[in-house]
Amino acid sequence: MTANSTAQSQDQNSAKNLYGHAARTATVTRDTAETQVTCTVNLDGTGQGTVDTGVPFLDHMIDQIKRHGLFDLEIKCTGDTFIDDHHSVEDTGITVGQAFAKALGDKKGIRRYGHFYAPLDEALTRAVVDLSGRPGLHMDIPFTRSHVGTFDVDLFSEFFYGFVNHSWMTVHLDNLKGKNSHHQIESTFKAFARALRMACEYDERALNTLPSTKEAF
Ligand SMILES: [Mn+2]
Repeated sequence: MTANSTAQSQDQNSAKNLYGHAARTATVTRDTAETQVTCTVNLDGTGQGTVDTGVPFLDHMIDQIKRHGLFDLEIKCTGDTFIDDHHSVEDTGITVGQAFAKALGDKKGIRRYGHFYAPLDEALTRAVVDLSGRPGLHMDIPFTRSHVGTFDVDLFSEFFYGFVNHSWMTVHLDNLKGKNSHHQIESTFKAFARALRMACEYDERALNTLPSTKEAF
């Protein structure tokens, strides 16, 4: 996406999405001494956009969120990968989380909860999402290897902690079966994508209500 089209997508806040609701888009830029990250999200997208974090395996995983969550995501991270991938992975998670929180706005009319089981060959992962307003990540992924190619599986949780802590959602990720760590991770991202899509989607019978008896998040 060019600089022009980024600006255009920010302007869409007054525009309508495919369903006639106000478009839910946001752009967040986060600049630190370690990384510079920009993320534009459209919650009512069709899975378009370019993800370039400087960490190819992370790009491959965020592409799962984009494609299976049907979120449009434009992400660019320039980070200190000459040290290692840690800062880029964590800060991309933080920035994407902030963009989701901003795009979700007051959360009126959404389903709030989402869940999905995703298989990938021998691997099977369950993801459960609650857009609760309270950050919480509960993961049980018994990795069978420490690395996938050059990607350190420790970084997997850094992405999700960043995302969850900055979007104030509760997420449970349980890898129930799996022998190949690439499959364990990819089935987790696919399950998360579908669960997040379900949680973010509008509930047509409750468009004017907040999905909380507290009437607040
Ligand atoms: Mn793969």
